[in-house]
Amino acid sequence: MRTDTPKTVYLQDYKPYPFKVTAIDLNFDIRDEQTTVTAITKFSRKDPKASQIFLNGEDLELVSIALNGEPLEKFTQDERGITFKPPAGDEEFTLETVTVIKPAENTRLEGLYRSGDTYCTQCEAEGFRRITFFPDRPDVLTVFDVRVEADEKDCPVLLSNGNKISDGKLEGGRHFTVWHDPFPKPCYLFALVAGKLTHIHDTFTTKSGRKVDLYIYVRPGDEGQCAHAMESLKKSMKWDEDVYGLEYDLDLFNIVAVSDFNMGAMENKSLNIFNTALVLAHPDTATDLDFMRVESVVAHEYFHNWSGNRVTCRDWFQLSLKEGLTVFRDQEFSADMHSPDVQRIDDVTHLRRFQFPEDAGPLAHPVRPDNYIEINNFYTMTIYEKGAEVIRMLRTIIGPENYRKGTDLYFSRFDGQAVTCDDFINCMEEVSGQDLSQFQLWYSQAGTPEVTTTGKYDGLEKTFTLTLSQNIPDTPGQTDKKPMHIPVALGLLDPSGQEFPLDEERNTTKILHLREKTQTFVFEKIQYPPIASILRGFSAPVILKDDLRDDLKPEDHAFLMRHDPNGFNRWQAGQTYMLHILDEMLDQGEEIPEECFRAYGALLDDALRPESDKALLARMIHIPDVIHIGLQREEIDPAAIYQARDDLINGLLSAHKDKILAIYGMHNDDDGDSVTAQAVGARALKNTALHILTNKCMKEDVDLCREAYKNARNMTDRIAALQRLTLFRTGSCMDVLREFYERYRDYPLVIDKWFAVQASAAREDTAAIVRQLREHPDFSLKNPNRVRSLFAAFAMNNPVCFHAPDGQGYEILRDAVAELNTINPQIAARLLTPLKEWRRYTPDRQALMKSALKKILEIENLSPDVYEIASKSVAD
Ligand code: 0A1
Ligand code: ZN
Repeated sequence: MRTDTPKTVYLQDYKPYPFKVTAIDLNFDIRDEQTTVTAITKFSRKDPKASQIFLNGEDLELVSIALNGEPLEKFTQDERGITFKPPAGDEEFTLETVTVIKPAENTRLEGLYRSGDTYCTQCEAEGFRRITFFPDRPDVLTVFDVRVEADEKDCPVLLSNGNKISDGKLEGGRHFTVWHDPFPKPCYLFALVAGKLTHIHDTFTTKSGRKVDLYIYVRPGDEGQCAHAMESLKKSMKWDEDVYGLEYDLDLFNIVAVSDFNMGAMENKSLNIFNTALVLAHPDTATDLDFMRVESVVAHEYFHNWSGNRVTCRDWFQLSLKEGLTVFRDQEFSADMHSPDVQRIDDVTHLRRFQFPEDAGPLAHPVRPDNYIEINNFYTMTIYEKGAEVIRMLRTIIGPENYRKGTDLYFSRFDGQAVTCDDFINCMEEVSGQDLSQFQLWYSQAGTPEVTTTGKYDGLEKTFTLTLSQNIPDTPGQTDKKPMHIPVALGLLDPSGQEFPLDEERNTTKILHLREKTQTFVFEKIQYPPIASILRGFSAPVILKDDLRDDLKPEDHAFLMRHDPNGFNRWQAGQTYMLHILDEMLDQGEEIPEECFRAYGALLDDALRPESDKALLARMIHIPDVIHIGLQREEIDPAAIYQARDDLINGLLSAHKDKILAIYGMHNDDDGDSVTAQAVGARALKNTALHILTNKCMKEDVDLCREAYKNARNMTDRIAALQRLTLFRTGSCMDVLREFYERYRDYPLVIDKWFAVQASAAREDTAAIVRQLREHPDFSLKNPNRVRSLFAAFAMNNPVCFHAPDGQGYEILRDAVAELNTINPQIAARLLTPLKEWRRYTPDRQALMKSALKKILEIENLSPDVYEIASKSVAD
């Protein structure tokens, strides 16, 4: 148990760094047992009164330290870093330190570490302090010169940021490269890679004619899985020029893929380092979803070159300045590359599933938090996903032209600077002339606003009056919140499905600006009682309180699901409708209403039309999953939800088996390995049909899935069939699991899927299987992907088993966190995510979850990472 409380950092304590760091010259001497880092850092004074200088440095062995060439005698060192007295006066001074680090022993994967045979770095947020002594904060921007030396045989590839200036051979089989990055950068963007890697190469010519060399470095043997990432990179570079006018600024852009990585990828200047899971993609080993993710993460990291690197954050409280903006940019990129409606559906589903619970839970925090214990815990859904929604709303409010003027101004005014979220908003205010002060509450108030709507039609006056009210729930440390500026996109449909024009220009979607607690909007010349399509395209990250919508009845949702011209809202209406039915089944023991069979049948008819949008229809015929259903329940009982969902699927299946079979058959002979939008959409539809078709787990279902597995010509189909087979109890299904393992044992990313499929299966014995898999020779707590594939898959994707009433699931997670606490505290803290929401579950589960959290707080040497999440989760 911790006896001390780790220190909290507050936004209000921000003070500029009193010195400028004009340049750093780094030398890395990489050897098997240790790496010696020599840093020559040039400082100049900004604050004439500063009497001390502090440099971060953690877990470093200090070999020597010299100031202006003289050994430094007087300095103090503690576990956070060193403090010394700088020379008086304005003269530049130079500090030279020599430190020793041990990358092979670094299991935290922060700073310099080894992934397999490759040395690589991860410095965001505070990893550079594990490499050398330096002011490790984003507002200190420095020009980096880096020399890397290592054994040529072990590490033929030596990379760092910027341009390669020279290289050469040395005695004893050693060699070196020297790098210069002309753009001053914070140290969190520093990167180094040394290892035995192979690469693919391509080029991109920017709009002003600069030819950029593009390289993707991977483990030898993986080069055949890089083409998609390379194409994605070129598309991103072009898109950023076309849509934001932003061009790449160096002659070289490198991506390196490593197997051990805490997150998805990292935007280090010109040397992006990626988790292999987000680079490698081949139809034989990656699903369509993997392909999409690779494309969007490659884009995300590339877009950071401007939103994050050229213009960076003043402090870590401003993290969403770069992350929210960059997520919004990558979402829009993906929408442009594929289908905007489907992209929006997937983004909103993700937001609701992961960010909404965070915003309603014990760790709710604003998009710009004002305190933290461990910054790594604040790479959250709120910073990233809600942050992106905030940018989207801004664009909706000021309009796309002003938004583009605003980003132009932001990137030119703040180029080379470390700035704040306010600076960004001020640019938007300046170009649009709009007062955004109320809008800024989105940055400071946590919690998902709830919006209730009431509509009244006046048949005599031919007016429709819509009243909107907002309520922002209390969150830890925040009560009595002010009304926010919420853009609500609205359309009105007549009974034939035609839209009413809503303004002079006859636009059929109108943005309502909800700014008060309650506000009324009147629409004239509405000839018939309209059906309102509210929050089109999910124009704001809010919860529409549907149960209070006396203007909308379940039949209206069914109507909108067929007729709303807004694709997103068509999908939304279907989901709302099905969630409503599931609620009635759970609370009232209701039967499935006739209207539901009819509406679902109509959807299936749509899906059967050859020209239909398959990707959209796959999402529309999908019955909300257990987690999704749970999100809207007062009290979550996963087992009961599972049962109701099962009944609904079986009911719909019995009524429409022929149609579902026809949908399945229609796409069952598609191109094996094409990843065109058409093929991807068709596969999504086919596999959704397979899922529904085999829901009753009959003998014929097993045969169908075995057939599907056998005939699969790509990983998407193979894994879809395997997921179903894993649920069935027969020995022959287990043979398939074994066959899968043997076939892919040399592909770690596919073996991750093998672990995840088993951990996610809703079977009675899954907890026992997870325990067995923990002991599997291929399992390792040191590899974050593997940890996620077993424990996160179990705890996050398998609500029925994880929340089994005997508490086994919570015990498994608690034991994993205890073990990981010292190996990799960042990953340990993240694994706690599903326990944070304990207050949402049935009383028996609440008690067990809370007790698991309390036991975690008793772990010896508890890391600040885990302490912060566990202690805040149980706080009253
Ligand atoms: N900036 C990266 C995400 C990232 C953050 C922290 C990391 O290690 C602790 C690694 C990556 C991004 O947004 O892509
Ligand atoms: Zn990012």
